[in-house]
Amino acid sequence: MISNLFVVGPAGSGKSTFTAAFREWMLKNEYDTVVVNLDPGADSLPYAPDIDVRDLVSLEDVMSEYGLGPNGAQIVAADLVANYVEELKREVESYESDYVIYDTAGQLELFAFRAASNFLVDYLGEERAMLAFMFDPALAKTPSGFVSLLLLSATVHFRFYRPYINVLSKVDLLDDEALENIASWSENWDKLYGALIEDSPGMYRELNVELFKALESMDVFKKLIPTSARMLYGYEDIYTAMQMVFGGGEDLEKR
Ligand SMILES: Nc1nc2c(ncn2[C@@H]2O[C@H](COP(=O)(O)OP(=O)(O)O)[C@@H](O)[C@H]2O)c(=O)[nH]1
Ligand SMILES: [Mg+2]
Repeated sequence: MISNLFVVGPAGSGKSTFTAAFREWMLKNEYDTVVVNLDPGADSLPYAPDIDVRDLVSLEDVMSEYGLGPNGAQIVAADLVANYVEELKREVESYESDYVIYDTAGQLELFAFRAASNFLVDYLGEERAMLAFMFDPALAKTPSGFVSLLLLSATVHFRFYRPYINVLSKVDLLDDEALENIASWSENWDKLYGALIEDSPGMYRELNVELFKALESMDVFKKLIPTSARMLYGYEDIYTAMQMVFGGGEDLEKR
């Protein structure tokens, strides 16, 4: 049975670098792992993908064929990927590997907000698919940025209804105090609530209180898993989280 991890998050949050580092950690620990680049618009990647959607859908071809600029072509290309799912799946299966990591399009919306992606996740991931949502520390280090990312991660969850983990990337860029703050917000919602209220301008305070209540009732709070590709740190925890999900620790049914 193949376990499939789809790496998602805003542009620049560290998806591709995470993919590269996690694969390195997996291979070092002798877990057979295949990496798939699902981003037809990727310029350069920090890893050599085993399977590369750019071999099937070329951004340049889409631009000339449809008379589009790079932005429009990215959207069309993201949708066109769905036409090649059977081929992609055959390629993935030919590796007979236990784990597959999918690096998704640079821009979150090209993956999270296109109908084609639901099809991709369902077809490629079948019943063993989960998402890893990247929190960029540049945003996660302020209470409002942290809450924005929580909302975005919850939105992605509502698009796919798959088990997911929230990952803090690039922790080597954070000083001890910032890292402690983020860790405490992710483990103790009262602390996040306090920090958010303290940080909000008066007129927004009440709004944020209501927002927070909604978040609580949506049950979106999850402990962040800190990682650093630069230090190859945190990937054992990612692996453990995957085991929790795929080993029956969490319900795999869509929910
Ligand atoms: N210091 C540091 N930089 C990182 C790390 N992960 C990613 N980056 C940098 O963040 C930028 C965006 O990373 P990338 O993986 O391309 O993001 P993507 O758009 O989400 O795929 C690049 O300049 C990376 O080198 C990390 O763990 N530590
Ligand atoms: Mg990328």
